[in-house]
Amino acid sequence: MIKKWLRWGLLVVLGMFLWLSYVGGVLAVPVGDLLKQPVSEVRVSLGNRENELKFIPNNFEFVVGKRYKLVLDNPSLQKHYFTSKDFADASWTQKVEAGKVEIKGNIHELELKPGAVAEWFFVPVKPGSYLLRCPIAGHTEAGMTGIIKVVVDG
Ligand SMILES: [Cu+2]
Repeated sequence: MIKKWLRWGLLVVLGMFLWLSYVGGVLAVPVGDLLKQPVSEVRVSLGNRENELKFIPNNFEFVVGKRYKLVLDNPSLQKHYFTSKDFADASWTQKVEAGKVEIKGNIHELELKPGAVAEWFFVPVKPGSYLLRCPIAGHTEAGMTGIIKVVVDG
């Protein structure tokens, strides 16, 4: 039993090491240096007090290799998602902070209940143009969408 856990533990550590070296390789920057980078804060609201179905703003541009803190808040009276799976896959997530909880590791989407705030710390890895949307029934159709661009600096 203990042996099994040990083996899994080793696999997880090895996996994390490989992932970090992969990210470091793509960025040509050691991850340790990434964490020392100053963090740029960007804000986004999921809906508003008038309960309009939109992201504010709905257009983002991030630079590969820079570290960001995306502060998400939901000032509306209904829950919303911040879903951009391809963007999440094209980024290295350091952590998500919400209330007194800090979650490490990769994520695919965030759900914010009315009044919620969350902070997503990430480093974009792959340039591209990614679709953002709220997949709750009717919300994407009503225009709760956006574009996240990831560009290479210079
Ligand atoms: Cu929504």
